[in-house]
Amino acid sequence: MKTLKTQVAIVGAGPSGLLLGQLLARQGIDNIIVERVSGEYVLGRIRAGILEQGFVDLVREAGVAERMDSEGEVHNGFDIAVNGRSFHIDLKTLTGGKTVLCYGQTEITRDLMAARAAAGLETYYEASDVALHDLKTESPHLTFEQAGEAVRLDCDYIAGCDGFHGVSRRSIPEELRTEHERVYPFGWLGLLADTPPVAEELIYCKSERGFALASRRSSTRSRYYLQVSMTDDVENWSDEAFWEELKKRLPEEAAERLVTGPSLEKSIAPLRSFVCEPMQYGALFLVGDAAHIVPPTGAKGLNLAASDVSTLSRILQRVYQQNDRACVEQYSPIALRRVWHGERFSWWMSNLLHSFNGDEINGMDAATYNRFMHSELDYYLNSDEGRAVIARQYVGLPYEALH
Ligand code: RFL
Ligand code: PHB
Repeated sequence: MKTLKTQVAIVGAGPSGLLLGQLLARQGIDNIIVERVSGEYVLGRIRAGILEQGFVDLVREAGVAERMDSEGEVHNGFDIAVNGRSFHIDLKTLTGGKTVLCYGQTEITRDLMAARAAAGLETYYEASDVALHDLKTESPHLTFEQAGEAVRLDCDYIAGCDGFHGVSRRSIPEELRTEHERVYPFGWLGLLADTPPVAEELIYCKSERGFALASRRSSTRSRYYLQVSMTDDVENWSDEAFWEELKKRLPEEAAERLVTGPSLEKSIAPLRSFVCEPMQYGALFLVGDAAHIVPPTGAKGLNLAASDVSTLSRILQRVYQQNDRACVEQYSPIALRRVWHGERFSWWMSNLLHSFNGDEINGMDAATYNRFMHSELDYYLNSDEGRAVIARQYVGLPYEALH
């Protein structure tokens, strides 16, 4: 068996693993990433598009911000349309100057991969049977197989950045973790197209026919989503059917501007709220989707991953620079406090903006629940204070300092 050694072993080369690896390397902390699939496969996943200021600052700190800063679009606000009537959430005014950046997760991932390769940092792609061992001992390690060879990776710490379906979370004994979960009765059907977007800012649309989101990646690339039943299948949706339905859910003036075209990508993502507590066990830290999932309605998934990465990189810096090993205990409580705020906001926005049908929800029939949510949304959208509550959480709550 081939044996490797590093300070921090990172499982997963998604945005969490790559960003953490880059920040650690800049602090002189040695790390190796082990990823189940190929780099091209990782780049084929089309996901988030909205970055909070905290995320942007972290990418700058990692020294990988050049393309993000030149190609990303600053968004000062977005619209929420309710049955065709638009309300503007002016992020900048309502938050005292804060904004978000529209720049795709795929592009951040591409930039981080290139920076990692340029710095000569080690990544083992297409590694199978990754397993975590001896997490509560002085000799934690990973084992995996790559290119037909068995490998053992010895380390001080392991960062589990391997997403919701990864192995890291499951390596914490079941009796020592609590999992909180809400699966929504619908999913989002997403479509990416090289067409000019309908608007310069995002439009979140609540309609009788269900939710829709008009997002974008650039002035020539659109990203749209439709609420569909959780049992729906992407095979049921031709591009024409998608555009047809989107037109019906957008406000009229946006529908008139809609430019359609062939899809570059089309897929259905289920909607889920999920938190695993605690986020640390011995030498293992769970980071990003490995520990928590939010429905995409609040644009928080990737941004919560970034705050975990920020907290963990500051903790590991203190461990190695000040020999303060006790500070690892701070990771889970600090990370979870921010995670629960993001979870609550995403759950709330999802309830406000989607149509529920069929099953009973919160002890009432879906039609009654929809009325309550419609009224709550109406209340928030029609006051500056209400819109400010939405705006402050959308731009992202502050990161907590170490104690
Ligand atoms: P990722 O991106 O899932 O990366 C995890 C990486 O770990 C690898 N892996 C393993 N590696 C080694 N051994 C194993 N056993 C492994 N198992 C898995 C995987 O191959 C992968 O490369 O998690 P990370 O880095 O924490 O990043 C989190 C974000 O990707 C995620 O929060 C967001 O993309 C969530 N999300 C969205 N967030 C938004 O803010 N806005 C969105 O529009 C949005 N759309 C989405 C999304 C998530 C989706 N998923 C998870 C299905 C759309 C989708 C479809
Ligand atoms: C996206 O552009 O993919 C996107 C933007 C905002 C969201 C969700 C997804 O809330």
